[in-house]
Amino acid sequence: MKKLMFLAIILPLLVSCAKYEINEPPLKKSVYLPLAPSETKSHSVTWGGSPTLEPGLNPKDILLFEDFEDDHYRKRWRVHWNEPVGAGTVERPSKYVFAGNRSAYLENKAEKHEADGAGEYVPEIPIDDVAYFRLYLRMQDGFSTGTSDQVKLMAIRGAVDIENSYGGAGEAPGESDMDGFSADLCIDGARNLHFYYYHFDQAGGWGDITYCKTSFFRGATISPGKWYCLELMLRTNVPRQKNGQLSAWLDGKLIGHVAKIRFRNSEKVKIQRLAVYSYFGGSDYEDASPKDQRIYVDNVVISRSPIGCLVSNP
Ligand SMILES: [Ca+2]
Repeated sequence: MKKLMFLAIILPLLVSCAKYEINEPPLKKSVYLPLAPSETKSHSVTWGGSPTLEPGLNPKDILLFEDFEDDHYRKRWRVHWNEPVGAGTVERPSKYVFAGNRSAYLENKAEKHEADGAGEYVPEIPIDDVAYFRLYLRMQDGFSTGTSDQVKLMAIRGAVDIENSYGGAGEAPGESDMDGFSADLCIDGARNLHFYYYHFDQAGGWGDITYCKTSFFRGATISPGKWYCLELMLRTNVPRQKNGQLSAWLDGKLIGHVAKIRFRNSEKVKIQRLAVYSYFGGSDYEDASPKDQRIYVDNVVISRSPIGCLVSNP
């Protein structure tokens, strides 16, 4: 009898625990500004960037969190050749600060393709399976793509070694030569978001383009005048199989998903770099930034699990 009573008490507990563990984390969180003090005090810091973690993030999955609040934030980013993100920072009061007191900016100079402050994060252990990469982004008022039909904003890149993880623009990946990949989230001349990705089965020498959509009929567009929550996910394929995936979310809403991608043939190829940039390019190499202009970024997260947004769109 005692045994039965014990089971009657313990069984529901076991079932509810199991249920809790199986649940997928929701992509969109309902946490509101202002930022609460850190919930990370009881955890040792195992991620790069800011030690004060954004509320709602799961410390065990985070590889990088950066809120640009610290004067010396650049010291805690792991990079290889490149620099941490940010040509400079801007402080409150400013509409160009998303959360906390400070955000960073990338600066496109007139006639240039690359932005000052473009940067990247290099995980200490290359990622074998999946990476989620989120940031808040706001274009400066009057931001213009000029005559360019593609401005690249964020990228996840991989290869066997870090030196070769740049994608290989302009040449189709050979079956035996370079085994690497690159997937970017970009805007076109009308600021429509799209994936631009290099993989083994791409149509030609350049990467493939797949447009993002908020509905069947509507493209996913971003404009100056507000902050956006952008998230890019790359899931590597089983080597040689066509089962890699790309997804993107805009303000917590899924806007694009591409499956059946063969990013790699070798299990040695892993995710090596995660880049934030503002690169003016596209079909005509002459196309560059038409003027000096900025893109502001805040609350950058790299995680092994879905991240979501800090705050709903007001
Ligand atoms: Ca901040």
